[in-house]
Amino acid sequence: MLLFIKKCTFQSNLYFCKRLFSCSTARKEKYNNEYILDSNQTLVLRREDAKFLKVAIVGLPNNGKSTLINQLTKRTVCPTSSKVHTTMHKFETVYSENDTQIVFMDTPGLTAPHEMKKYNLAKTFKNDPAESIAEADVIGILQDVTNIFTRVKISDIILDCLKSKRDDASLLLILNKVDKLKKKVTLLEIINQLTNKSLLKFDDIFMVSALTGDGVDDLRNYLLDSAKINDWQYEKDAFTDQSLETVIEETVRAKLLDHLNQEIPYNIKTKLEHFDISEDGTISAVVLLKCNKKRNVFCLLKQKGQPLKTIAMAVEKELRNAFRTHVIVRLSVETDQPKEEQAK
Ligand SMILES: Nc1nc2c(ncn2[C@@H]2O[C@H](COP(=O)(O)OP(=O)(O)O)[C@@H](O)[C@H]2O)c(=O)[nH]1
Ligand SMILES: [Mg+2]
Repeated sequence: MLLFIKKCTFQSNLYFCKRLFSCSTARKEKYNNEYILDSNQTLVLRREDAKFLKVAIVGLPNNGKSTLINQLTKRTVCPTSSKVHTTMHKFETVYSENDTQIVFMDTPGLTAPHEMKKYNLAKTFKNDPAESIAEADVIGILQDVTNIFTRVKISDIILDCLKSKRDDASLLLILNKVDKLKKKVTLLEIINQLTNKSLLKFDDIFMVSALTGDGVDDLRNYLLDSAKINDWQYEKDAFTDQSLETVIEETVRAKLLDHLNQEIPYNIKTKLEHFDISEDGTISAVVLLKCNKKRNVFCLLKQKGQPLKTIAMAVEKELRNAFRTHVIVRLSVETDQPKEEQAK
């Protein structure tokens, strides 16, 4: 069933298009003294002694890596959901403040080989975290303090990936989801176990809630202070290395994971069908959801399409925060199941 298909059109608001596209992809050419907007939207002089830092956030699936990076960069660019394997490949997101630029590398959760087979995961799941660690000036190991099975041990998969760490890179222990912990003394016990039992030497320890933002300002300030004199990697108003198309498609995928039952969303493919920017900067997008099973279509369209509407609203909210402009999203559903199977 094909409900809606339209050719991809890019409209005429050239200034806005140029800004958005430079935001998403442009790596820096060469530029020195010039004025930039700081975090309070004030113009400040870009000095020649620009500082730069590359940060990799690694951890087990669902520990909150993407949520934390979104808080650190103040934009919901990285897809997040309550289910595992939301982040499918490496995402770089950029935060620039005054003379300092920080690039965060969001990675797929470190996953054991048997799980890669179970979820039919791409090779990127294994390679991307190790590549990010090799590139990073700072590596943040994110532990979920609510997971009683994993919180007191650094996973062997992480230890294995850390073999690619540069000698001069610093290592941070970041304890996440502290908002869910009733007894704060548990935090001290977790820190004791992690620092005494593990062979790793952490340069610093942070306790945060990526969800509420608690402790995140301290971590961001620490990273800003750690930046070294170096050229910026991205243009001043860039915020990710991903195309707008990818950010939109991955956000839809993440919200499908959030709102639908267990295995269904993993079988739905998302494709940006139509994209348009109006004079006032409003982004309109139509995203096609390709379902390989008719019952998945039913799950989306039941109750007069209520699930689809709820997902579209959640996507719009997230993308408004990512692009900092008004966003209208329409979702259309298609099944590629053969007609004879559909009739069953
Ligand atoms: N309560 C609580 N939930 C969090 C926190 N950080 C992340 N989460 C939730 O954990 C789930 C997984 O987050 P996500 O960032 O996608 O994890 P990732 O797989 O490590 O990237 C989502 O439902 C988040 O809302 C936190 O600090 N506190
Ligand atoms: Mg993620």
